[in-house]
Amino acid sequence: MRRLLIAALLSLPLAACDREVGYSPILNSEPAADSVQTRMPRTLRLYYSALPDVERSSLRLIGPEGDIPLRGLHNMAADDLMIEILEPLANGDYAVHWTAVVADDPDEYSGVVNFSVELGACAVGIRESENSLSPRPWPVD
Ligand SMILES: [Cu+2]
Repeated sequence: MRRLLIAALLSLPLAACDREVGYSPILNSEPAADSVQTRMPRTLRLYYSALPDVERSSLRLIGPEGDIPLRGLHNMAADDLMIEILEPLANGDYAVHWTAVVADDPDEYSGVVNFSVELGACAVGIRESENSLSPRPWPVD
């Protein structure tokens, strides 16, 4: 009898949380989880199983030097969250920390998507010339 009671008590928390254990509404992301980006990412986009509530959701991008400024969290064209990255990303490891409330689900979910940036010398060169404010010298033949 006592043994049964203990077993019942032990199983209670598990039973109560059964549906929630390991569940997350996130389906996919751009950049993809654990990907290596060889082109500069300009936006973050996370896909969910239902429409995220922008007002109750948030994204942070943390890189080697800390927080990267982001702007304009919105739903794009799917059950997604999208935001603009305001700074060029240096090579290194990045983590997207997300919090989302989706559709009628009362729970707040959160997670982390990791990716890394590895731009070659060529891509870095293009980026610098794009950002350069000085006029390009006129070609002289
Ligand atoms: Cu968008």
